[in-house]
Amino acid sequence: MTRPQDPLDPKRSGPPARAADDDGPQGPGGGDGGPGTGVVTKVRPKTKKPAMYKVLMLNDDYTPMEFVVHVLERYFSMNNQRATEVMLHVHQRGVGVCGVYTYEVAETKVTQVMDLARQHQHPLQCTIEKDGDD
Ligand code: TYC
Repeated sequence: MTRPQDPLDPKRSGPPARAADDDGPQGPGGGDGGPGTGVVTKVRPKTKKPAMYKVLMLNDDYTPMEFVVHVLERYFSMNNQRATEVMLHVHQRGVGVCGVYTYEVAETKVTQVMDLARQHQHPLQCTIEKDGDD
């Protein structure tokens, strides 16, 4: 029978569980302290940051500048000044970042932008790119 926290169990992943303030084996207060003493094991919750995704806007020759500014204000919560800056960046450089979100939020924004563009018969394109550490 294998105990749940057996440090020699090859199926365990990661270092042996140890509380942040644990002195380790045989530190002060370690070992069998006799009657009235015991082992306190702190649980370290698994909190992993979610992967993040950039929503990119692509330039084209036909979508009106005012429409792009409107999209940036409406779906990416930019004020008019910021939206105009980002639109001009995309217009001049070909691509720009509208925002960085979790996958589902990024996907939803792309769908909303493309739906509105299609309704207005503009060829505006938006894509998702995984955010790196650069
Ligand atoms: N290049 C477009 C024009 O001159 C404007 C534009 C900007 C289009 C950004 C798309 O993502 C875009 N009307």
